[in-house]
Order: sequence, then C-alpha cells, then structure tokens
Amino acid sequence: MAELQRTFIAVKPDGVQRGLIGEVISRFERRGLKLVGMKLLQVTKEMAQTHYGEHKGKPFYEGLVSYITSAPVLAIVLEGKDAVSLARQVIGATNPASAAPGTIRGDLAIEIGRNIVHGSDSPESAKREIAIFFQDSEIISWNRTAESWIAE
Ligand code: D4T
Repeated sequence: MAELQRTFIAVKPDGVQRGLIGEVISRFERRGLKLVGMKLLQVTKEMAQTHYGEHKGKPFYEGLVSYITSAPVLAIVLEGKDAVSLARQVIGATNPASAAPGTIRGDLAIEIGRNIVHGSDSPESAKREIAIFFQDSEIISWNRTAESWIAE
C-alpha cells in the first residue's frame, strides 16, 4: 500500500536563472503530486551547509555550497502517495549526462554541477530538509477536488 508522503524539492539557482521554474513545477503538477508549500528565497551559507552536511569534506562540497547560495532558489513541498520516489523519478539521475530522456535533468541539463533541481532521497531526508526551509505554518494542508481522478 502506497504511503502518503511529503518531499522537499528545490529549483536550484541555474533553474531559476534559466527561467525554468514554470517548466519544473508543471512537470510535478502534471504527474499528480500536490503542492503544499512554496517560496522563493536566498539560501544562506548556514542553510546550505546544513542541507548538504552529508557531503562535507567531499571535493565538490565548497563548489556546491557557493552554487546553491549564488542566486535565489525556489523551495517546494509536494505531497502524494510515494511522493519521495515519484518526485525522484520525475527529476531523473543526479548526473544529467546519464539521466533518462523525459526526466527534468535528462531533458534540460547536461552537467552534475548544474542539475537544476533537488529532490529528497528518503522520507527521513524530506522531514529534515523541509524543516530547514519551512515553518510548519507555511505548509498548507488542502483538499484537492480532483484527488479521486488522480489516485483511488
Ligand atoms: P540533490 O541533492 O541535488 O538532489 O542531488 P542528488 O540527491 O540527486 O545527489 P547527491 O545528494 O548525491 O548530490 C548532491 C548534489 O551535489 C552535486 N554533486 C554531486 C556534484 O556536483 N558532484 C558530484 O560528484 C556529486 C556526487 C549534485 C547534487
């Protein structure tokens, strides 16, 4: 039985600068994931270091932190059955060079350091990441009238 989950998505600075916000949101919307939180923000160095804590010490870490803080990011929370893995599927492989066509990265990006979008890799990561970017009051639980046409 599929589990109702929330996942954290970010349109990274390259996606925002390239005017791809609408394109990215529309792919998740069309798939059937429900938008329950969204805001444009400038990520601080502290937030970036917390968010990417697991990569500290890796060769790409410093570049990653400066990239994610270099321009605004669109932070999004999506909800749905198996939302975490569904959103990862919509996003595609971390390295756009091997991401499948039809995925965001496979259609719109070519390099791992400019891969447009982030998506949580587990329900636990989602909880941790949502808490970095959102207050509880900024997440909206709402009834989608089309729900029964999307999921049984
Ligand atoms: P994010 O977190 O951005 O959705 O990416 P993934 O979950 O798909 O991948 P990740 O955590 O392994 O990597 C985080 C982030 O680091 C960049 N990166 C990663 C990089 O620039 N060079 C690398 O070699 C790796 C492994 C890309 C995504």
